[in-house]
Amino acid sequence: MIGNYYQQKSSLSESLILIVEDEPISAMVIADLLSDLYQTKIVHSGEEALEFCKNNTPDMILLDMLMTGMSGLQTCQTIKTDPNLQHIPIIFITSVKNQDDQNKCWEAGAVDFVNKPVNGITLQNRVKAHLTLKLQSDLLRRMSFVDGLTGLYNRHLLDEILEKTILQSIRSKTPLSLLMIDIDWFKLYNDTYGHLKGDECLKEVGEAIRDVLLRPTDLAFRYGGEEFLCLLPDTEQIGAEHVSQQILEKIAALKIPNEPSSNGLVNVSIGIHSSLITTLIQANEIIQKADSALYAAKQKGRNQYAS
Ligand code: GH3
Ligand code: MG
Ligand code: MG
Ligand code: MG
Ligand code: MG
Repeated sequence: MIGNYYQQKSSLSESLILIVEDEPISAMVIADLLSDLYQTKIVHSGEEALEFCKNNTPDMILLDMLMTGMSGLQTCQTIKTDPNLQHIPIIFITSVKNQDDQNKCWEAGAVDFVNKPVNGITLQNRVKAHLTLKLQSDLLRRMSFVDGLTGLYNRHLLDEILEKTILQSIRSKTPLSLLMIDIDWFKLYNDTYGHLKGDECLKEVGEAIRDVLLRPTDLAFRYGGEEFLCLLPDTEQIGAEHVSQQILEKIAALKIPNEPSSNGLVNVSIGIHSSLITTLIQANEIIQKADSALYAAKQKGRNQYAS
C-alpha cells in the first residue's frame, strides 16, 4: 500500500487505534478511555485484526496477549513480518506477568506493555507517547521518500519498492509496465532560460505526469535530474502506451516555450517496458530495458514514446 506515503496525519486525534481483545467488557473499557481522543476500532481476535488490516492501516494496535485462536504473540509476529504493517506500534495489554512470555513479545516487536487491570491515566499517556513518536517517524519517512523540488517520490523509495513490486506481479501473474521519461533538450532549456526557470519547468512537468496517473497503484518518481519514472502495476503494453500518450499531450498542453526544440515547446521522450514477469529478475534489468526504449524514442526524433 504505497499510496500511504502520501497520507500524512497532521494531528494525533486523526489517529486510528485498533483494539484487539477477546473479552468484550475489557475491550469496551479500553475503548471508553480512548475514544474521545482518537478513532478506535474493536476486534475480538487476532484473525479479525489481520482481516481488518487488509483494508485499513491503524496507527497503533493495542493487543491482548491471551486470546482464543491466534494468540497475541502470534498476531504480533504476523504483523511485524508484513512490510505494509510492520511500522505500526503494538502495545500489549495483559495480565501476564511471566518474564519469559513478556520477553517473547518484546522480541516479536512490541513497543510497550500496559498491565491489566488497566490504569486509565497510564494507558492514555503511554498511547499518547507512542502515537507522537509514530507521527514523527511517519513524517520523517515521508520526507525521506519525496523529492523536494517536484513533490514526486524519489529514487530512494523506488529502490525500496521496485523489488517488492516485481515479486508482487510474479505472484499475481499480472504484467508490469515501466515508463522512463526524459525532458528533451533540457540542457539547452537551462542555457536559454536559466536554471531557476529550469527548476520551475521540472515542477510543472512532474505535476503533469502525476496528474495523468489515476490508479492509486500507479506511482511517479523523479528518477534523476530531468528524468522521471512511472511504475504501473497490473498494466500491459497497450495501457502503458495510452498513459504515455496522455503524458505527451498533457506536457504539450503546458505550452512551456523551449526555443531550441523542433516545435518550440518543452516535450518529453518516453521509453516503455511492459512484461509479464514469470521468473525473478533484477530491478535494474527492467530499468535498463525502459532506458533502452527511451534511447530509441530519442533516436526516432524525440517528443514520442517507444518500446
Ligand atoms: P536530450 O533531449 O537528449 O535528453 O537532451 P538534454 O539536454 O535534455 O540531455 P542532457 O542529459 O544532456 O541534459 C540534462 C540537463 O538537465 C542537464 C542539467 O543541467 C539539467 N538538470 C538536471 N537536473 C536539474 C535540476 O534539478 N534543475 C535544473 N534546472 N536543471 C537540471
Ligand atoms: Mg484475553
Ligand atoms: Mg537525461
Ligand atoms: Mg541525458
Ligand atoms: Mg533530456
